[in-house]
Amino acid sequence: MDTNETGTAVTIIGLGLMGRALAGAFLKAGHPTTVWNRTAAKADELVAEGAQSAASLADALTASPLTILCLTDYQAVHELLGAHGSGLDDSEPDDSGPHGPGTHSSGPHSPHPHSPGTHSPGTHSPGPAGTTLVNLTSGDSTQARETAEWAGRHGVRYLDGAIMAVPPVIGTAEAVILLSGPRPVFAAHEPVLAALGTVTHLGADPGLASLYDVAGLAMMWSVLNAWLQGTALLRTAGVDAASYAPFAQRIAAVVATWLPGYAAQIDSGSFPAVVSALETDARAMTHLIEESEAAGVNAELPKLFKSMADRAIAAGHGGEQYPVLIEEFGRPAA
Ligand code: FVH
Repeated sequence: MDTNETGTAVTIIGLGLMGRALAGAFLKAGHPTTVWNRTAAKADELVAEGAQSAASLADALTASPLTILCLTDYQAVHELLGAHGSGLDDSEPDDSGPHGPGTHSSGPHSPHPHSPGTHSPGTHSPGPAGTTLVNLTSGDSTQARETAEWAGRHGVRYLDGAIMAVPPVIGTAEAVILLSGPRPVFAAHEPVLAALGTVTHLGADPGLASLYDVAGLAMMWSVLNAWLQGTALLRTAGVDAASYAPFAQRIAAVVATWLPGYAAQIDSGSFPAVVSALETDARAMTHLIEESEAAGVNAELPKLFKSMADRAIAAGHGGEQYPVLIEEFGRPAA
């Protein structure tokens, strides 16, 4: 492991679109950067920019005090790190595998085919127990927690993460990087990770980064779908999307200001109708459904809103405020 006066050494494993952006940001910030990718040629440009190319996965895992993984999915992570010779071989100290007992995995000893131009994971490694793994691969909270347990069994410090940004903004404040896992591990590496963007530690539960990631996506798709519903309606009256967009933007911004107050209602479990009762919202939902149907526009989304509101009203919550719907969201669909 080395460091030099310009920065702490870091390793990136996985040089897809995102991994290359991460490595580029570390290089730009002056961190000695080691890279490894299954398809070796993807390292070439980074090497030309000053990165070191590790000869094997085992070399990559022992090159730096901090190793970032950014692969397609957790199956790829487990295939790679379970590979014999990575130093994370699950035959020692136990053999339950990164997925945990009874779950499907290609297995730590599955031979992984290496076609010409692909890197071998390598074979004789002392293991990566001296590095901290930060896994920025997208996945769910169960995968994150299982991978954290697996790392713990092998004496590897581990943070799980989620990237809420596209490759071109990596290295700027716009790039939101969410991390969860032991705070001392985060604190030890925060100054280096800050080269990637706005880095936030969410808590000790390694599943939190994945949960925040999908919660953020729920917000994004809900806002976009609501905007598309309105856009489709207005287009039937000759209003183009560009004309409606600024109005929709103002509505979204105003609604966003309601969230802290509504969150306080949810957390206290009390939903007094301060500005509007749910049954008033439900009547307006009927207008949206009727307008959509009359205009020949898809009404599935407003019907979904209405069916959830109707269930809450039937359960006696019609006189309470909108966030009382948390009770409908908090359980599986009937
Ligand atoms: N790109 C983006 O905008 C999004 C933004 C939000 C977060 N994601 C997540 O980042 C992960 C990587 O995404 P990516 O865009 O870099 O993906 P690719 O360009 O397809 O690169 C995939 C890399 O994974 C390697 N890989 C896949 N399977 C294996 C395996 N079994 N063993 C070893 N490496 C594997 C692949 O290697 P190669 O095909 O080049 O040999 C690439 O390095 C992802 O979780 C996004 O959801 C990005």
